[in-house]
Amino acid sequence: MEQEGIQEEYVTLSDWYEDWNLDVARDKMMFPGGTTDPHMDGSLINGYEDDQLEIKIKPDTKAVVLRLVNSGMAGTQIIHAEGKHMVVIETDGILVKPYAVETLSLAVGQRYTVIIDISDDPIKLINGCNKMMGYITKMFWMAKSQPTGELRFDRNIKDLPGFYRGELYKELEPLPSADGNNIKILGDRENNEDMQRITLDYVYARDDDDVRQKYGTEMYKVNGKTIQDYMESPIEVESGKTLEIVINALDHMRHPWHMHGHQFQVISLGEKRDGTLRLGGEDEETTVSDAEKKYHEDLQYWIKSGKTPMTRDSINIEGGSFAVLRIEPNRPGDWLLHCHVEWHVAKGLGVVIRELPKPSQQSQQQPQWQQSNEPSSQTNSNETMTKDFSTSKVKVLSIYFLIMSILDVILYWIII
Ligand SMILES: [Cu+2]
Repeated sequence: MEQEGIQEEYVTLSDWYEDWNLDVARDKMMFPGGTTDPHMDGSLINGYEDDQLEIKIKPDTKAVVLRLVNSGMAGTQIIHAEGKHMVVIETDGILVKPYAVETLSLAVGQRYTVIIDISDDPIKLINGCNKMMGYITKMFWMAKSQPTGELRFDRNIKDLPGFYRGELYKELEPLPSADGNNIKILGDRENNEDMQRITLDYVYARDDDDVRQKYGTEMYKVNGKTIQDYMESPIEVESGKTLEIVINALDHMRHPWHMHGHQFQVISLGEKRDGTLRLGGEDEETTVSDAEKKYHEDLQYWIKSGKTPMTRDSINIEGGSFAVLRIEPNRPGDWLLHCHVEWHVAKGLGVVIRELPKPSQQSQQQPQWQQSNEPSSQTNSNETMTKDFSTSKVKVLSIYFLIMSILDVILYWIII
């Protein structure tokens, strides 16, 4: 971003472990009684473990555009610029109406762009990386000249002004479309018959002997299956029909859910007290649950206000609670929807959603995976699609592993 008085900076925030990921998984997790959340050894800012980092700001800079990424394995990241507001203008690649916050919380995988006025110098930034108990706290400067103040923060991260670990799903509103109108809520009203819905309940299966036998450890299950199971038998949905995804956290932990290939609208999001959400006669109870009440209120809010729900690809979902997301399935193929804590994916937490091509697409054109493998074939039976898809999946995975192996070798030689 080359503009007078504006300086663009990238800040990656992550948790850190002394051992390699696979060793951590093997030594701490993947055996009977193994943990779901291995101990963090530290946190990194732009790949560095040291506190007291400094981002140099050019003298004529008026504002810094900060690209924030939680690139970590597990920890939610908190960021605060002391005495300043951060103006959020982007969430996971979606431009939003500017919204000022004092403290920002980033789930694993989330990206934000914020603008910080830099008329004061230097600016002290405070970062907290959430671990099981408390936060790993770090500070860094953004400074035009040599900073002279003391880089100290003796309070608790939770005491930062504006500290909020939930999602600002009503505040961070995407910019209107090119014609100036707000983008409507997908699927619009409730019980829209053009809409399809899946409900995903996830829980950590502690006492499941079959799982322990199959995987050698306890696993997370979504509707009774692990992500490894879903690789074999994905959840099938139709293309071209709004998909409402209800995610219910039956465990007590906060998990950052991430969807591949799509940005979802966040229609409703529960907090701990709200419990899980049952819709459309799923529950025999006659009383309306707190979750259901919240969902209906949120739906009415979007319809009446005409506002656009926060749109992104990653959100934190609080334990013992729920989220309702909507997407427009318009990219036939297999897409992962999973917890972005890498330890939890290894432990099975996620699903594969298969977007089937529209019937008209099936007869007129072949899906992408078929085109790439059999350009002249006109067959489109499900069996052929599955076979061809598997072939291309194997190719993609082989190339991926080849690249990762080469990278590992390079990294190994650099480090040794
Ligand atoms: Cu998780």
